[in-house]
Amino acid sequence: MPRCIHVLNGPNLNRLGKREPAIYGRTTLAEVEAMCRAAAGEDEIVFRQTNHEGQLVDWIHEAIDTEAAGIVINPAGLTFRSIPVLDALKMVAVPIIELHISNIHKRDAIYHHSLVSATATAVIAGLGARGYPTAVRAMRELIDG
Ligand code: DHK
Repeated sequence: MPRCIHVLNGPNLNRLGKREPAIYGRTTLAEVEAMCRAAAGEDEIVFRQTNHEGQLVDWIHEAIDTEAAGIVINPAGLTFRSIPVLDALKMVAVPIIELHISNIHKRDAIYHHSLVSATATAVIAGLGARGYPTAVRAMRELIDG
């Protein structure tokens, strides 16, 4: 039975490829999506990006309500200040992998404390765009138990 992994992305990630390439690289979000789908094998991927906090919350609820097998989430800037995103993730009963393209701990102090890490099964930061397929592969192993 194929499982469905939701890959959710927060603000400004739609600009990947041309957004601060020295930090985020030149891989586009569409390319990242393709990498995730390739890594998923027979499992299904829901891949989404929004610049709006409430939409991200709604998508987390949808993942819960549709019995997603796992959530890979890059909340982007919402990582550090969004109580609504944190509260939504607290309702998730399946594995969560928090993902950051950059190593947030090597960056400015404003990026050092993630609110959502308290809900994450695992955190990946600093692998660049390849962190996404890595997270999908790791999620598949987590789901396999
Ligand atoms: C992406 C963002 O948009 C930033 O706000 C975070 C994260 C880092 C990333 O590395 O993917 O600070």
